[in-house]
Amino acid sequence: MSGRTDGDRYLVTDDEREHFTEHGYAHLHGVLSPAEIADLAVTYDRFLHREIEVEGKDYCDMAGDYGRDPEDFSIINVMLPRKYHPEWRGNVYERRAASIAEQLCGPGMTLDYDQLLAKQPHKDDAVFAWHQDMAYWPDTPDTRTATLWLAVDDSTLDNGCMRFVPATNHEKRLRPHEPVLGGRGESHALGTDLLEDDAVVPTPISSGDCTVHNERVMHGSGGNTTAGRRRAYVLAFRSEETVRIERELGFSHSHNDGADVLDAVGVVDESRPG
Ligand SMILES: O=C(O)CCC(=O)C(=O)O
Repeated sequence: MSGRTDGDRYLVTDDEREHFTEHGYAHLHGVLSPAEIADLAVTYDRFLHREIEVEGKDYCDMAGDYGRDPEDFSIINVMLPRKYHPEWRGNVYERRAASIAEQLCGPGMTLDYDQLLAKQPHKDDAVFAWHQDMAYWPDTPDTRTATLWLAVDDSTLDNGCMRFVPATNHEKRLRPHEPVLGGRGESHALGTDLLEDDAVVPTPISSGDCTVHNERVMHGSGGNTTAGRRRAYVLAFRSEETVRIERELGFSHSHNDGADVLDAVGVVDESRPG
């Protein structure tokens, strides 16, 4: 046992669990050691350098449209890396994150999707618009979610750390979201406006730490004004029932799923209740 980890298990404190329930997110220190991060970063960078092949729009820019030249990407987004690199399945991060999801959300949680989000140096436009994750997803009876966001690099105010609007997860309705650029066929990102009373909490975290958020809390992030990268590795856990329903609908979180699937599942329906 070292620090907060015991092999595959990471021990979540009562305070962290309470913060997650009340505010919709929490900061977890030391989920991975520097050596474990260094090991994952080797494969991570192979994805960024396109040494591991990724299909179509699953390699894209979250800050630009699908037509942007990869040389100019601001937020390199790799969807479903474990699909394209099966050797990653069951890695130490996946195992610890599964234990965290169970402690925060209860039994019956499973990995829904994984994702890499790397902000490139000196990219003021590497901005993640304000959003609630549920706006991207089909509605299901059991919406429990724990989305782990692992800092591969130190994540700072200047390189575009996560920012949350605490307790927005308790609002009765999802906020209205719209595509950030054109339509869903041109880019994937959805956004919603900040309201005057929204109190934003920037959440800088160290390499090896995670934030974890639920499906309803509003969050986003700013540009990267530094000379370094801001690499993050996301694992989203949802209930087994939800993942089964999503797959039956043809919804896999791949950007290649197509606009017809998104339309069919009613993603971005402003009338959806909370
Ligand atoms: O990486 C970011 O800046 C935003 C990620 C995010 O919104 C998410 O994982 O839900």
